Amino acid sequence: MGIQIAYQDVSLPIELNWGMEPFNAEPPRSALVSSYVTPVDLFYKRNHGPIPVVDDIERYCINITGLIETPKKLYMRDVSFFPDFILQYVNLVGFSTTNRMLPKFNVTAILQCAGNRRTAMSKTRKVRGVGWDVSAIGNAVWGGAKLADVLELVGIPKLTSSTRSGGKHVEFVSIDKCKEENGGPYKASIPLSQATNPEADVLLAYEMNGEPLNRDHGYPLRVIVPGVIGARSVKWLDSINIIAEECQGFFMQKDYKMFPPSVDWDNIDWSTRRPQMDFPVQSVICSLEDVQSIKPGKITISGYAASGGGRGIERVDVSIDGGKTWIEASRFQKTGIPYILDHESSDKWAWVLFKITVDIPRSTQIVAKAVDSGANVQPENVQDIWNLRGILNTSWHRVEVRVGHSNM
Ligand SMILES: Nc1nc2c(c(=O)[nH]1)N[C@H]1C(S)=C(S)[C@@H](COP(=O)(O)O)O[C@H]1N2
Ligand SMILES: [Mo]
Repeated sequence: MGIQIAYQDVSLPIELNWGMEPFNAEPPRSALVSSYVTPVDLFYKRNHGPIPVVDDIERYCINITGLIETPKKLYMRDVSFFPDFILQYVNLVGFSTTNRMLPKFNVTAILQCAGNRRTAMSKTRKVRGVGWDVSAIGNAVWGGAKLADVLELVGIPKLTSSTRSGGKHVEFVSIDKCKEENGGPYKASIPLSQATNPEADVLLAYEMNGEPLNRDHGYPLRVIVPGVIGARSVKWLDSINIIAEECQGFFMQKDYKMFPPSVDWDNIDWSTRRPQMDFPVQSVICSLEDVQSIKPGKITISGYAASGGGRGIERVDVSIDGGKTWIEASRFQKTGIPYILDHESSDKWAWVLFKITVDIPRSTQIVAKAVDSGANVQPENVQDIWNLRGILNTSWHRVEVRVGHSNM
C-alpha cells in the first residue's frame, strides 16, 4: 500500500506537547473554547505508535470480513462522495466506480481521550498514562459515510444485533503498529447493534471540519464513534471484522477499563471489568489557569461541558466559594441559536460551552460541575474515582484565583 512511517504530520501551534514518539499533544486550555468547532490545528493528537503515511490513495482499501456471507473490499471511491469531474477522470483512466453509493453525513461530535485530566488524578496517587491537562478533547464536524450504510453493502441490514453466522461485534483494525500490541495494529470494537443503528451516527470519516482528514487524525479514513471514549474511534482504518466476541486487543482488554480505588498494579485482574465505552458527564473551566492571578472585580468564566451516550447538558453550575454555593451558567453551542437540550437544533454528540460573569473581590476557589440529561452529576472529589490507569477524571473542576490589589 506504499505506507511509510513518520512521527508527525504538521508543525503545530499546540503548546503542550507530551511527547514526539508517539506524538501526543494538546492545546492550551484558553485556546480550546475560543470556538465551538475546534480548528484542526488545536485538536488534541493521541497516538500509540508512529503515524502511517498512505500515499497511494487509488489503491488504498479496507477489507470487510468475518462472520458475514459476502466479504468485500471497499475503496475510497466507494465510500466517499466524489465530485463529478473527478469521477469522469477516474472512469476515463479505466477504473469502474459506483458513484454516490453511500451518502455523506456531517456529524458534529467531540472526541475525548479517556485520560483527559489525568494529571490532576495523579496528584492523589500515582497513575500510569500520558499526563494530560484538560484539553485532551475537541469538537469537530466529521464528514463521512455511515457505518450502518457500509455494513448494508456486505448484507447486514440496519438494526441488526447478530448476523446469521453469529457476528455480534464490529472490530476496527488500523494500519499503524504499536508496542502494546507487540508490533501489531491498534484495534477496538463496538457492538453490531450500535454499528448498524443509523441513529448512533457511527461514521467512516474522511473529512474533519470540511477538509480531508490530515495524517495526524487518521487520513484517509477513520472511525468516529460518537458519545464513546476516543480510544474506540480507530484511525487509519485497514479492515473491519465482524466477530462473535468483543475485540481481544490490548486497548479493549488491558487498558481503558475503569477499576475501583482498591485495585492497584499488584492485585489487578483485567478480566473482571468491561472495556469502557460511554463517557460520563464532564465539565472544565478553560478561561482560568490553576492558579490564576486577577484584579478584584468582574470576570467571565467559560469552559466546556459534555456527556457520553448522546446525553445533553441539563445544567452547568459554577461556584465562586469553593463549592458552598452555586450559580447556573448560560449554555450555548452555535452562535445565535439557543441551546435547548434534546432539541433538533442542538448537536447531541457535541460539547456545550458555558459562560458566566461574576464578581471576585478576594482570593477564592472557583468550581464547575455539570448535570446531564440523565441527571448524572460529576463526583465531588477525585480521590473517590481514583483508578490506576487514571481514566475518566470527571471530578468537579477547581481553579484557584489569587486576587491582588496592587502592582498587577
Ligand atoms: N489507529 C489508531 N487509532 C487511534 C489511536 C491510535 O493510537 N491508533 N488512539 C486512540 C485514542 S486513545 C484517542 S483518544 C483518539 C485520538 O484521536 P485524535 O488523535 O484524532 O485526537 O484516537 C484513537 N484512535
Ligand atoms: Mo485516548
